[in-house]
Amino acid sequence: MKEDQLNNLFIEKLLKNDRRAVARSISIVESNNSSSSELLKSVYANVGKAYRIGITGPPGAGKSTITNQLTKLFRKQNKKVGIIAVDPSSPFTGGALLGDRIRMTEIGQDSGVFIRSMATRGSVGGLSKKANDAADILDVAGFDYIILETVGVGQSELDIAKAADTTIVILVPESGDAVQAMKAGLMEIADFFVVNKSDRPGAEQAISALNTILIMKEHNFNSWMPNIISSVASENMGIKEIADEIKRHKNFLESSNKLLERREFRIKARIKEIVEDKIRDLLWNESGKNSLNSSLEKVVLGSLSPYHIADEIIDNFKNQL
Ligand SMILES: Nc1nc2c(ncn2[C@@H]2O[C@H](COP(=O)(O)OP(=O)(O)OP(=O)(O)O)[C@@H](O)[C@H]2O)c(=O)[nH]1
Ligand SMILES: [Mg+2]
Repeated sequence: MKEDQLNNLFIEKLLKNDRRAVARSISIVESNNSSSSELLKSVYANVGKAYRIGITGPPGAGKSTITNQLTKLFRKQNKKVGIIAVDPSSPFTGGALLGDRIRMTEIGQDSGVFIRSMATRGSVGGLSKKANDAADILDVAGFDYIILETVGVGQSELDIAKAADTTIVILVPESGDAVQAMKAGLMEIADFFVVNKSDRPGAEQAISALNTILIMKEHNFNSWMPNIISSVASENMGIKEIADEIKRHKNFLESSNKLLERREFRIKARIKEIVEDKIRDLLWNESGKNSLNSSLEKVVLGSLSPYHIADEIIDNFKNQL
């Protein structure tokens, strides 16, 4: 079957929320090759109905527990939920978040829930590209909410924010998370904070420290002031408040026309990422690699600098276009 016929078949099945088609389509987009761009192009007309929620925070903060509880709450409202758990620290797909999968078996049995783990370390295309691509598939398949969970290490929180309509940063009372959050740029991406594990000592201090930082920060943030919610996710406490805050933020974005603005901003970043990805692939094709390898000796011996070789490679690349 030709690729476009195959894609049409996928779209039909995706639109019917066929789970196998969803799983297969995500595998295709994960492979990040020409079939994946063709599939994503052909489904795009049906993208845009789902609401995308990013959940990030330090390891073990309770992101999966919150995702799990939120999902149960959304299911009670008869909403379909797609979950993508992105592990930026692992190069292995599938088994990467087995722990989470097991913990989520309860919701994993539900036909209105789809859970997928993705690993991104060392993969072609960044975290936000992968998350965006997979979220597009879930979106087409009719999931009302798409939850993107990622552990905050390095750049990953900022990346997940590039794929979400509402970004939630989960912190815990201990370990001076508030200050860390400020340093890591989380203040810029959080639409609201959750201090989870509020059953532990120090929760109130953590909230007030975070509050102080938030107040001190200048917010030219389109008049949206991030709230702080405390939760004990393992006891299902604070989950309704989290869901309400998501709704409040969604309403804010929609009523102020900011949702479109935010999506435009994200799409711009996404297009840049796709272009850079494709250019990188073209650049390091056989001839790019050859000209790099054949010049190394001259650089090592000192007759040419790395900058000479870089210019040469770029010139060659331009000539090929
Ligand atoms: N005391 C307490 N424990 C909690 C709470 N929420 C979650 N936990 C526990 O904390 C541990 C980590 O929870 P997860 O939900 O897996 O945390 P996570 O942020 O998804 O972890 P990673 O994905 O590994 O970064 C689990 O043993 C949970 O049962 C809470 O509110 N209070
Ligand atoms: Mg987790």
